[in-house]
Amino acid sequence: MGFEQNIENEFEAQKKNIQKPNLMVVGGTGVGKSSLINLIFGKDLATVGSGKPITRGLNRYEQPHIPLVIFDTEGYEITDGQVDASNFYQVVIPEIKRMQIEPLSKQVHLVWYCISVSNHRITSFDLENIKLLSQELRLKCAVVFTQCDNDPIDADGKGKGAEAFREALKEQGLNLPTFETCSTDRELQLDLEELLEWSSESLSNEDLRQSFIGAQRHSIELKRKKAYRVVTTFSATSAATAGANPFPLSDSALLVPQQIAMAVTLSKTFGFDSLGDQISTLLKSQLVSIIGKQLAASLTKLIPIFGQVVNAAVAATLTGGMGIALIEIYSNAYRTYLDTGKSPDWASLFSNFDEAFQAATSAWKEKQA
Ligand SMILES: Nc1nc2c(ncn2[C@@H]2O[C@H](COP(=O)(O)OP(=O)(O)OP(=O)(O)O)[C@@H](O)[C@H]2O)c(=O)[nH]1
Ligand SMILES: [Mg+2]
Repeated sequence: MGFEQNIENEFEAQKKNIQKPNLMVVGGTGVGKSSLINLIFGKDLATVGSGKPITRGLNRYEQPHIPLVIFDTEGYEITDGQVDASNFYQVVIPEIKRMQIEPLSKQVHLVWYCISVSNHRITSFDLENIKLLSQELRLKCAVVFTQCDNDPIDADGKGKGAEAFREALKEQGLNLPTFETCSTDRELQLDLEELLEWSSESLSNEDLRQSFIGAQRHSIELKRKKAYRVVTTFSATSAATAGANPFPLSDSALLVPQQIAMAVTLSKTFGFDSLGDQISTLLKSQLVSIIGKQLAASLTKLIPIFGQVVNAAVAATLTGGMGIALIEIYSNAYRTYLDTGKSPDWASLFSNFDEAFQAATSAWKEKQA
């Protein structure tokens, strides 16, 4: 069967449906906006290539393979206690207002309002801006405390400066989610994971959430969590297919279209596409190989476990087992990429697919028993 073409088609189809979240990062000059963007989305997005100035003071960053658009404001300056906010009111706010009357795909979906904890105080200007963005313009807005590595911590392990900022926000009736971050020390996680989780969950539809999780390069854990949900969904679809009409294990190719869609969706969840053409081309050829040859071989070995008939439970297990095995391989591949910056060695990663698949299906079956 032409798995190769099927997989290629599925990649193409899913690419066409991609929706890119629009993330606007707002804050004063030097608070660490660009550093945060680079830490989370990789340097390729913001520094390499085209940061298109929309007008002075607002840059739009987009790369063809990365499913996210960033609007990086140039920041306002505070000199001698005076705020120079001309950029904010003359450029940033009008641009947001202009975008808000466009279709959903062109609106601002999320705002990260950045305030540096090392500035020691939150200005009334910041408070007004946050009010304007979150209440008047009704944008989904997180307050991100930056440069928190310099913030002394209290008995509960929370930053003292951040805590004072939170109080100031509350006093103004601004009950927005806040996150403590640091962009210069990878070991210092603080609330980064929570910021990413909040951001993906705040997006208004599944396609946008999927894109956000694929685009962020910081949290493998978030990718894995999302991936498990993807697998559960496809596993249920397979169960429904077989439940309506059980078929012999030798016809398990009937599940292949769903498994291909799942494998491609998972690769989107991990964001392999954004790591470069070579990585996804090599991944595709491995998928062709497992779905074609290896899967057939593994299935024969599964007969003693499952018997000859694919009913709902067996179908759920076959697709679920394949999904779990893929999550493990994809996670390892992604870790390798983050650690070394090099393309994962797909052939060697996939050489264990057979065992991983059988272990996952057996585990799944036991769970159901
Ligand atoms: N200690 C510490 N320094 C940081 C952190 N994040 C950024 N910096 C430093 O702060 C300086 C400004 O960072 P940028 O990321 O350029 O700040 P920005 O908000 O993009 O600044 P503009 O583009 O000028 O508005 C740089 O020297 C960074 O290295 C952090 O988490 N901790
Ligand atoms: Mg910057």
